[in-house]
Amino acid sequence: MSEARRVIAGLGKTGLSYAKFLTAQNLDYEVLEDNLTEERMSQLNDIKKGVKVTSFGEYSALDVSEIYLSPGVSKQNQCIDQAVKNGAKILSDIKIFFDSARCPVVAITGTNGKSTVSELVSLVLANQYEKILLAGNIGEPVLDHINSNPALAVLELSSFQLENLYEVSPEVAVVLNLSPDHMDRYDDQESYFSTKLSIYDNCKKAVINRTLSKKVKGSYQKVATFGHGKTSGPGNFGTVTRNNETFLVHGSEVLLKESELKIKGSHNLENVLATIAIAWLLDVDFSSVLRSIINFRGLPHRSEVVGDKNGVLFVNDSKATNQGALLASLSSYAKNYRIHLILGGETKGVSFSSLAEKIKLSVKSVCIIGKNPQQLTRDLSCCSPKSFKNLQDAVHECYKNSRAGDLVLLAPGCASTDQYENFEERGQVFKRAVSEVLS
Ligand code: UMA
Ligand code: ADP
Repeated sequence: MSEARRVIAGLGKTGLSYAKFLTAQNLDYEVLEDNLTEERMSQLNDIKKGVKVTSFGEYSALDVSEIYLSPGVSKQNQCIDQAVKNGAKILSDIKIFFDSARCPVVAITGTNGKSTVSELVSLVLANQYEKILLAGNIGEPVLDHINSNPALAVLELSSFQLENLYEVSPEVAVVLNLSPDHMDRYDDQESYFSTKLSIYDNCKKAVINRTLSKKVKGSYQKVATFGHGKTSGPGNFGTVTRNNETFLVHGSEVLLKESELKIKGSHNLENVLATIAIAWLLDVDFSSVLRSIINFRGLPHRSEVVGDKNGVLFVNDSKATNQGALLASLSSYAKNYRIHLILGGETKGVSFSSLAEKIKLSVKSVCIIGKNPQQLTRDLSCCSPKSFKNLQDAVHECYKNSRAGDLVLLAPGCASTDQYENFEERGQVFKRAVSEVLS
């Protein structure tokens, strides 16, 4: 039998993890990458010397038999598409992980809240499992942990990762929520949503957001639901409000007061309810779960309070990379603050016009950053936005126009990759600009 000719498509974090995985098995491979940096090349050299790296456009893919695909590379990529038509097989790191995992897997997706819930789930279950692996879209390629032998794996999965995942059986699966995103990758909203919903295919237990229950059609060993509002019966997690105080409930049993939580906003209430629902399906002790939830302060770059000066608060929500997240962020603060909103970046093919009136009602001013100022200025014309070359200038301008009770909010509603390496770098730049203002 002739040897498989393998290519790793994309040399980001996932590509490097494929390289380690294949090298460990003494298997040969080539790499496809259009934006090869010295740093990436030297990381690859550290794994294996002499690997051939070619750009996608230059590559003659005719006799490739295995493509180790990175999530950021679309199957529609001409080179990949042609290779598949010629008989190549697509492999995915997540599928390889599932096929070799000997522990239960909690699979978490949704347009927003994935990292927050994945982190929370792994924290609240820490006392119940000897070793928990937290990996996937959260920034930790699963193959880097293929031999770690955890007692439980919590995987954050993006729609890109779900595109190539089939015939796997998560112990628990959840789609936290669905709103438009990644329209530069999908033909329409429905195909993005159905890719997300495929996480439920063959899962043993399902956590279902009650607003999505009509879209989830399978039958499962056990189901839990979550969402705002009253519920009844075991496995249904919701909220009740009495005398201006909101309580998180399981059926009719009160679990927590909203005011006990350190993470704020109605979206985070949903994240907490989803986390508790997952814990319930895994039959774990609730008291330690609730204690850990109360202590959770949230992840950096998600509604992160960076500082305040003269009564003006600065919040870094750089991870708000789509419109659903932007709206969640605005609604967390609009009641109590006059908001100076900084938004913009890679719009991923989505128009902002349907959001314009909502934004106008929530903010005092809008500053636009990033590569699409014309589109955003047009879409948000009713908010009279000003556009800025860089984030630092926008922060200074917002502070100049602020008074006590105002909030300067970075919630871009767009990806960061037009100007920054990732959302973390964008958040750091914001924090540096704020510290200039504060000093
Ligand atoms: N590339 C080309 N040509 C192309 C397309 C891509 O050369 O036509 C190259 C890029 O230059 C890049 C590589 O292919 O070097 C693709 O890498 P990648 O984008 O798949 O990035 P990784 O570093 O492997 O990170 C991926 C996820 N990135 C994406 O899905 C875009 C990371 O999620 C994830 O943390 C990581 O795997 C580990 O699992 C990031 C993300 O932005 C955080 N995810 C999106 C989101 O959350 O909205 C889905
Ligand atoms: P993801 O990993 O899906 O991007 P994160 O937990 O990192 O999600 O949160 C990203 C942003 O999405 C946050 O900064 C917040 O603005 C918003 N967000 C978080 N949870 C939710 C939710 N349940 N519903 C809507 N928006 C949310």
